[in-house]
Amino acid sequence: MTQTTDKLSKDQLLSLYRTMAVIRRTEEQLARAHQAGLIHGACHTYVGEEAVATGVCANLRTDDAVFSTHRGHGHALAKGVSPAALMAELFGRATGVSRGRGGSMHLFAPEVGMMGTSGIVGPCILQAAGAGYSFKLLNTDRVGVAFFGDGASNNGAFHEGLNMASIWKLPVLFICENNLYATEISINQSAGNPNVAERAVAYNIPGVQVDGNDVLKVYEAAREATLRARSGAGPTLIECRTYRTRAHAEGMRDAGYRSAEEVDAWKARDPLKLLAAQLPAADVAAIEAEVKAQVDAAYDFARNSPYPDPATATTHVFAD
Ligand SMILES: Cc1ncc(C[n+]2csc(CCOP(=O)(O)OP(=O)(O)O)c2C)c(N)n1
Ligand SMILES: [Mg+2]
Repeated sequence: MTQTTDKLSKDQLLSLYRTMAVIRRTEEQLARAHQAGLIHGACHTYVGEEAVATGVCANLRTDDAVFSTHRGHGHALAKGVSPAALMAELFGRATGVSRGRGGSMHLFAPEVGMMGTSGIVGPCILQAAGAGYSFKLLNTDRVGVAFFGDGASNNGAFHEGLNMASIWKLPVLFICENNLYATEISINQSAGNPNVAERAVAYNIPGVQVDGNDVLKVYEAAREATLRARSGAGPTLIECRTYRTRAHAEGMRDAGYRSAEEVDAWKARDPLKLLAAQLPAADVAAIEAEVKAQVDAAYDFARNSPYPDPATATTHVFAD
């Protein structure tokens, strides 16, 4: 066991594995459901990147606020949304987390601090800075968290959000999920410096690059950043090097821009397998069985849930 592992109890390690398994098995079920025509609209899965949301959210409280992306199912699940409410939402059912009106890229669950997935690349960085600003004004120790991709790090929102958070020492975690591609464009083609963490120097804040497939490394970096934010010392940029092992979105091609060898090399470093290697096999098998039952039940629940009543189309549009 590594030094980092020693700091966590066996129960904590199993809990990290369980969260990653919930994300993986839910995403696999969603991919099958997409192929079966149950999901309307785009569906970007988080397969291969589970360690990032899991390692970060394990440090968060319910009253901390997460702002997410188009690839946000993992963030929602790690922050406390149930697989049943997530699946029902993607199937457009009234029992979904956004009552069937949002779908994959409008998942909102403020009751667990999940402040939304979004189809617009970049603004979550500014929203997290804004949440951090309000948490500071309110004199709380809550933190705002932005998950965003390498593609988003080349958007103007990145500069504005990090600069603002730096000058006002806002309690924010900027989590860059550098999966090396923005759709089909390599970070080496789109960034003058592909090491996103190094950009922190420009804002005079800490920037760290971690192995985003090692949940313990992510957990440790996020722990330090969260303690720093809660203590009033300001934001941190964490670049998690990871990889999506499915296509950019379900139904899209996954060839012509990356090699099969590259995909296989990352699959060999699967985040679930890396953690499982440090755990008793029987415990891992028990968690997998438990998660399979949970995801199967979620799928049945979602499929059997009603669509929203058309008569309620204008409900939830305005605040009461
Ligand atoms: C402002 C904006 N520009 C462009 C797009 C089109 N778009 C959707 S996903 C995507 C790639 C995003 O890449 P990255 O941020 O690395 O996230 P990943 O898909 O790799 O998780 C782009 C350009 C968009 N949705 N919003
Ligand atoms: Mg990317």
